Amino acid sequence: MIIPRMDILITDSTPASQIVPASSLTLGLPRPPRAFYRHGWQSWSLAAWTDPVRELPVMKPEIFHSRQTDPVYAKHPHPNGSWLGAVELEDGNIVFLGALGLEAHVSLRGNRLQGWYESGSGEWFIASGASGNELEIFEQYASLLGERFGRAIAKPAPRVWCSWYSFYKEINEKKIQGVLKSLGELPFDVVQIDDGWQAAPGDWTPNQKFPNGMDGIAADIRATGRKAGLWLAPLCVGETSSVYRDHPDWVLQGFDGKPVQAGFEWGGMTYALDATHPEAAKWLENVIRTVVGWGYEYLKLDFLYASGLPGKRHVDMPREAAYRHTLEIMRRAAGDAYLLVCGSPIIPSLGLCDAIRVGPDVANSWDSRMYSYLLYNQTTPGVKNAIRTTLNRLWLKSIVHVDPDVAYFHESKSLTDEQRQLFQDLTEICGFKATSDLPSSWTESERGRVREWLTRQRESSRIDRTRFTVGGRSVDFRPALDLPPRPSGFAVIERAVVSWLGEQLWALKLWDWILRTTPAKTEVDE
Ligand code: 9PG
Repeated sequence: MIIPRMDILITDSTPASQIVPASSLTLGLPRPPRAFYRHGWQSWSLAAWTDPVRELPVMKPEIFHSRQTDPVYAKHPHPNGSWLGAVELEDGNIVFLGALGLEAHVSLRGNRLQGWYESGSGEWFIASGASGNELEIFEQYASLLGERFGRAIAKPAPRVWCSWYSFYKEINEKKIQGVLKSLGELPFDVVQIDDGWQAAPGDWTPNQKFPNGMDGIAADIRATGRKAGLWLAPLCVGETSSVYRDHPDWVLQGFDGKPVQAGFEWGGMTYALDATHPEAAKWLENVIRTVVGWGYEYLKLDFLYASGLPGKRHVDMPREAAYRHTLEIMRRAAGDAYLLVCGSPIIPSLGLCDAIRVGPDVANSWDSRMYSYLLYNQTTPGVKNAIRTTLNRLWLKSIVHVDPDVAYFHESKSLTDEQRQLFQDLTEICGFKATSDLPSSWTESERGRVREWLTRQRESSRIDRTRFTVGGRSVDFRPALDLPPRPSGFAVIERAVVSWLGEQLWALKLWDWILRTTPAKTEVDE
């Protein structure tokens, strides 16, 4: 059946909400919009209320588009977002358009809100209402997504200690054992080992820094009464990995016949696993079964966007359907393990994971002029970027655990007490508490605060788009929500220079080398 394109004029007599099937549709707005809600494709991509008239500058460097946003729309000339979009009209009323299927995109052109499916057709949820109904409309959308894709919020989210911001890739068995010692009795449910344990991206076996194997360190974690957690990026295949050398046909091919690049990471180029290839699917299943067999009951599956990139697949299917198929394979292989997906397309992950990272990485800093303003890249690490996008994705909370990334507790010069507190409040609102501070760096009073944070369950409620009450205290996230202005004046030249540098593979390799050879900033007690 061919479902036509559709034009709907939103008027005061349009029903408050309706569901219509269409391959593409246009909503005529009754009044000009004054804000557009854009929703980024994957965990790290920007979700924010934006200026409807001026499209945001193109995010730089472009070499990172496939890793940080949906590369298909990274240069789209109009305000746009993945699956859903909304506008706030001049009178404060809200008009919402959200797809209930995969491969859908929404864009705003003047007074028209347009939605389309990249292939085929599907349902759309259309809603309008007064500004006071905004949160309810997003909730309704979430509920419909939950019906179609599945919900996963039966149990509370675990409380996690994650190794990333203490050690970055410089982890080893001794450091993790040191952490277990200094965590003592703090009530963390999971100790999760992050990036740095693997032989190579694609070769998911331990490197020499874990001489007792990943099963050995998992047993050490479990001996403390906690679950062991492990990070892996199973859909990224590095050019130096044996899996790429032996099976170059298992990676996604571009329409130009070359392998699709999934991003420069871990010192080299990575390619996207094509799990529509039955042999690659078997390999993937085996990777997940193996790590679960080592004793890991919590998996952080990262860089998952790779299998949703455009390209020619072994079995021809739309790209988000292919991603979902790939996640299904991992879900099945993981059994009862808790799955946190990261760097993952949002809607196609629903129902197949326990938690989704819903914003970019934090950093022990608020914001970066170079990344946020000059490169206009809001997917880069920073507490402000993480709060902004997470807050604009909170509506997902009724159907999946939402991970805002980790809270900081130890004092530092780069975050104010208020900024640290704001993020701690966000973790309570999300109901997902994780930290990555080095436990031995906590003072007695910081340790006390961590214990209290882990133990308490404070009521939180949302007042409007930016304001909440958390445990009776009012919290306003407005300081994190604005977007920088467009670079102007001399900054235009600065932008051109740093963007150019960022596009050069040699510069990226040099930067990677500098990071790898700079001694880690933290030392753990042994
Ligand atoms: C390990 C890290 C941590 C972290 C993840 C992810 O290029 N990027 O846009 C980009 C964004 C995030 C990122 C890496 C690269 O970090 O979010 O928690 O696990 O990987 O490498």
